[in-house]
Amino acid sequence: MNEHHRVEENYDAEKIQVLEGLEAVRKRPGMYIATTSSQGLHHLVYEIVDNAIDEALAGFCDRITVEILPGDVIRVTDNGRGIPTGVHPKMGISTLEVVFTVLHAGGKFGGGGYKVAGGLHGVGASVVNALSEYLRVRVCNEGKVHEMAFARGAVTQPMTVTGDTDLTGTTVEFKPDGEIFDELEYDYETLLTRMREQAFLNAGVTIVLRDAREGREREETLCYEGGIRQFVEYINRNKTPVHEDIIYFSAAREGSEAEVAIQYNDGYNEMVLSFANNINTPEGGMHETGLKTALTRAINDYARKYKMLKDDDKNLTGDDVREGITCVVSVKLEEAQFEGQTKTKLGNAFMRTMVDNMVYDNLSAYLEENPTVAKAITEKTLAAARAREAARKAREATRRKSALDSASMPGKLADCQERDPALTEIYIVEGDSAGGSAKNGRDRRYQAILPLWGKMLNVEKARIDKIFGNEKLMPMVTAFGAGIGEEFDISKLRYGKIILMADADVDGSHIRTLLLTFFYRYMRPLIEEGHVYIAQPPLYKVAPRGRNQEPRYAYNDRQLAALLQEFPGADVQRYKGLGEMSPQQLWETTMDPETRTILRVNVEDAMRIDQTLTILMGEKVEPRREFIEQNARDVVNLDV
Ligand code: TSJ
Repeated sequence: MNEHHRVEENYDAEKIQVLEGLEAVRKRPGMYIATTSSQGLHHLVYEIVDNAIDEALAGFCDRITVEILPGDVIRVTDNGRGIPTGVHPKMGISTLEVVFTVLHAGGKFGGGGYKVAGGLHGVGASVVNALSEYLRVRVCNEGKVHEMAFARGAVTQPMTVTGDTDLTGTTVEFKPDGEIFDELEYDYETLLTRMREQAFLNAGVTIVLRDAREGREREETLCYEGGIRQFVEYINRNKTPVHEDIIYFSAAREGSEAEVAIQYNDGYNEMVLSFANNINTPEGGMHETGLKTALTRAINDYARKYKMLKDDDKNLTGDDVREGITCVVSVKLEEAQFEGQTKTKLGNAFMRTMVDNMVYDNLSAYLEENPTVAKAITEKTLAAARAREAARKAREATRRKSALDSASMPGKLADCQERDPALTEIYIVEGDSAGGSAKNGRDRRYQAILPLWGKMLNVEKARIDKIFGNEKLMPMVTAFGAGIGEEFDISKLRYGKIILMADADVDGSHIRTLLLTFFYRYMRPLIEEGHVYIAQPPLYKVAPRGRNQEPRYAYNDRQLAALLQEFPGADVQRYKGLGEMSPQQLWETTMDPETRTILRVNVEDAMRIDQTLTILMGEKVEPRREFIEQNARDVVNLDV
């Protein structure tokens, strides 16, 4: 057997594997992307953009353009070296083809650069290709334009040279497959949040986001020379800082980098965002632990040295020194290990030491050199310690009466029979009538129902601390069983899934905003560890004419249009609220795990919601005015 023949045989074998591989992605997309909901749809874009960002990190690309084209087609373009088009030494086909047809090819093929893992990131362009109705790629390198096309992962046009060029770069255009995804419409704001985050994390890289869909044209150019410093500035933009200067440190050693930016504001919220290889790590991990211990130690040492803490005072706690902090920590490392419930916790132990040393040494020096800032921060943390002590005393005094400690569950809770939180879920339902339908429609073995509020709370007008101090939220806290704030203990959580079920209208949206902000501020691990979901009740019931025709349900206007095409002249009922549905209908459309869609809330969602609430309820007039002007349509609704 000659050499040439052997390569060909290998190639055939590889090729068969490749086809099986991508077929597997289509058969079980859930194994490769977290969901086939709207979230999964957006993840496709992140995956492609991540590849372009890797090229920027390698130092060969400084501009990435992301476009939403008519028909919700995505186009991503970079000005890098272009994906290599030569024959791949192991596979015997072009590297370009390998990238799009071999599972897990991402990052490995070029050598050099680091491979990143965690979530979808790094699973490669082949997954996006497998889940796209079509995908076209154009590579400019070595003086030529190369083009290639695929449909649902299979090659429809082999790599062809289509022209000459002096430029280099890669363009990928794809249309997500309607057979796979429940939802095909891209949300500009969701992409904008992610692209902005990536622009902050990769200082100097320009990311252009453009919406080219008819009637929705808009464009943003994101480029932050200041990197994560500007990220912190951005998060604090509607808050009042305690010190002007953004504290920033960085360190590099043996293929690893770490950087941190810090600014305190006069609020009480702790906002520590951590990233590893540009991937958000809401479960924290070694880099975050290193940061937190160093911060606590440096501030305690400073406060002791300058007698702001007296000899018999207790040390400031981690919560004290993080009250009002906004902090971004970003690390880059080879072979990052992601652990935890949602694989978003960094496990590499050396990172704890690296970040701890960097923060402790630099922050100690910074505090010595900047006494005004040091005093402002230390005063703030001492005030937090005093407030914590006062709150603890008050709590102890009322301990017996506290609903938190009461073993009895709230009267309105319709609990489930199962006790294992891995199997249970609780629906938080707006209003008593919807609560009634949910109670009768549920599977009582593992689904609990807690109705909240007979009537709507005016979120906009009430003060936020009043709402959170509000007795109305206490039954929910009791039902969850895990406490609140500093005392929150997720290991005591009584339900694995917390599902918010409110109407698809403005009041429902208020309730979701309020509850998510409450969880985000006082029970954040609930969101970080992925326990919080939003139920998706249908907006319409479509009753086809004719006997034996089951009613169909539409969850958005696109689905309604499709159903009306299928069943012309059908009766359409628009649901004004959950209360209009019978228990059976509510079960079938919204609560049955076999058929329902529930959206998991991630930290980015919650952060955005928290910001919205801060703007709407905060004391700063200017951001509120701007927000209202920019969102005029929504805010008209807010006054309903
Ligand atoms: F996702 C993707 F693969 F489809 C994709 C990759 C999408 C987009 C928009 C850009 C890219 C991409 C890949 N941009 N730049 C690159 N670079 C390489 O693949 C590359 C080029 C040269 C070399 C080399 O060693 O010479 C190595 C690599 C990895």
